[in-house]
Amino acid sequence: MTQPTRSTSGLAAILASILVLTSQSACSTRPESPEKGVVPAPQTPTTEPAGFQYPTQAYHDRTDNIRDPEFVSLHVDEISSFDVVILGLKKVFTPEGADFVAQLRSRNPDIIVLGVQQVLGRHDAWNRADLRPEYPMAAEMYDLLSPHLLYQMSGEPAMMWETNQMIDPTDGSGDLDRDLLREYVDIIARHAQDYPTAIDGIMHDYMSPSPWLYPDGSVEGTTADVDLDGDGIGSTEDDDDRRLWTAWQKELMREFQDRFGEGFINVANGALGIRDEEAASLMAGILYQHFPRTPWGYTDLEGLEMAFDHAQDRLTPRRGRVWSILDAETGRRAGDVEFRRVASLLTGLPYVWRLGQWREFFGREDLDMDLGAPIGEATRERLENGGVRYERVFENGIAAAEFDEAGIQQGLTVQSR
Ligand SMILES: [Ca+2]
Ligand SMILES: [Ca+2]
Repeated sequence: MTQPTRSTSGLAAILASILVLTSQSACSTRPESPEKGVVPAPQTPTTEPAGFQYPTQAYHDRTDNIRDPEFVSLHVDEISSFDVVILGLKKVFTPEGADFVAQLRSRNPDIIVLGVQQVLGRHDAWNRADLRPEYPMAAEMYDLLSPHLLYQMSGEPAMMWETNQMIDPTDGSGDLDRDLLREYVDIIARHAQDYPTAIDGIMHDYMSPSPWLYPDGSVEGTTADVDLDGDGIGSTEDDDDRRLWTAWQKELMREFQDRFGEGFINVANGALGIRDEEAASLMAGILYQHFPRTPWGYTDLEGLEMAFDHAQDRLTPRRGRVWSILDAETGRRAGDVEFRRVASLLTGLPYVWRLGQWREFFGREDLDMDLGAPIGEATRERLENGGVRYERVFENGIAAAEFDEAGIQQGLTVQSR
């Protein structure tokens, strides 16, 4: 495992060479900067939640529904029956959002709550006059990040999305900006102190192996790229730039783990955890958006095998298990819900039936299915026609998925035995 770029300048480097602490969760020792952890965070429980029902479901709703009294009174009971709940971080760090989570936990002490935070950009909306008082954490984040925005080599803003400008994670001299990193986590730690049971972990949104300009960032007559280490070579040609970009994401996960404790659940979407083994080892789970194909167009089989691979090998379990999630797609294709459901049975990972939308409630998928506990892991069998069959046996039944040679699903089976 290679260590990401870190500052070698001044007092910090001298102290870092002396203060080598052994991390219990990482597979190597690494230096700790003495100024870290200015704001202590509430310690996340380490206990394993009670066993999941199979298939297991996650509730994913980043809207303001959870702060709407009518929505909450109507649906809090059903939402509390999920194993995992994914909500906007800035929303759970409000009195109403934290109260919603408290209501979930009073009904289901084993529920896991992940707060979504976009960790590589600064959203315009965080500064909207009407929203600043509503979401104080987002307003503080806007103010912190505004002097640290990223620009293309042409001078144009480096946009991650239409209203989301990328941040520059460097200190301007080719190193990661560790003060910025610490202050970033300080803000979240401070709000977590105010609402100490609001989250069990963070879903790091927009994680990526390299800066990703939206839509392609080009302005007529310019090259759409960014140069993080300032050597005049853009990130598409420069490993150093990409290393700085991913170092920010990896160090954020390390910092959250250090502050919130070994039970803290770092989950991330995007390609970083899929393609970068070191990043995956810092995660407890990957949110597979648009499962199984993801935005990169995997086949059904590739998507499923990726979920297996990461569940078994690369991630670091927290609280007794990995926390990858088979998330819903935005453009729905016939059969996708059924595929996620069977994939959940095969992998043991929670799936999202439908994404929450403002004032529209998609609760637990109502299933007439009682397979009981799994008996062992899924098996993989090569079929005579060149395809593949996955099967998993449960106390009361069998779940199976078959794929053709091209990796396209050919049949899903859930039957009693
Ligand atoms: Ca460069
Ligand atoms: Ca370089």
